[in-house]
Amino acid sequence: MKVKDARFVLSAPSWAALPPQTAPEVAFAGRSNVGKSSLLNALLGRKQLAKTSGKPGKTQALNFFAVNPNHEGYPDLFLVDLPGYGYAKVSQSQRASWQRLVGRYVTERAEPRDDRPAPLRAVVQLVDSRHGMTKMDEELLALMLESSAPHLIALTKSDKLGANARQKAVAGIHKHLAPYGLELPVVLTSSEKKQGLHELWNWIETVL
Ligand SMILES: Nc1nc2c(ncn2[C@@H]2O[C@H](COP(=O)(O)OP(=O)(O)OP(=O)(O)O)[C@@H](O)[C@H]2O)c(=O)[nH]1
Ligand SMILES: [Mg+2]
Repeated sequence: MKVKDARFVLSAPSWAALPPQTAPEVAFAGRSNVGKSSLLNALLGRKQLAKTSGKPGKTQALNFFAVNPNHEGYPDLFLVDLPGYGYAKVSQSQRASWQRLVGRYVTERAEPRDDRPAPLRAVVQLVDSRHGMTKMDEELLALMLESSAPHLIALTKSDKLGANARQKAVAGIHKHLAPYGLELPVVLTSSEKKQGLHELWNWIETVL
């Protein structure tokens, strides 16, 4: 997709605050600090449209970004930055309520309603290429697989690995998923070095 324009639309801290379903949505999920906001910015070709931070927990709501909004504000697509999973420095109840919100978002928005197609078309789950699937990533995967939307794993920060380690990281994910009978696409990305962005866009366009 050619990104001619991208805009931050709104930040939804609750179900009621979600925007009306006006365009397809692609959601980005992952542990806190895994690089969600950075990947979104890289995909949109914008530096700080989604706020990034060295400190985990920066994104605390579902943030909607419109791709190529027309003059009435209707975009081709929304990219949705989901709150970081498993951020330690918030209360248990706050964490539980995020998980409920994200879980509900990825399931309910992936179902067609009132003769309209489902807005949520795809879920990109980010995993740090240096660490592979951790226990927390597995928990999040289970939550994301509740969604009927197609799923892709994006390995982040691949610039921090050498060529061999990068290939090992990809193989590691496939190996990890095999026992579950899961064959998800896995893409190596680096927001820093702008790697994997074409591949990711191609996949997004195919599932749209
Ligand atoms: N080297 C490198 N660093 C990256 C890359 N992507 C993100 N980072 C760094 O990782 C840190 C976290 O990035 P964010 O994009 O804010 O992570 P996030 O997943 O949005 O974090 P939360 O909003 O807390 O859930 C920042 O310091 C980024 O600069 C990358 O591709 N390469
Ligand atoms: Mg973020």
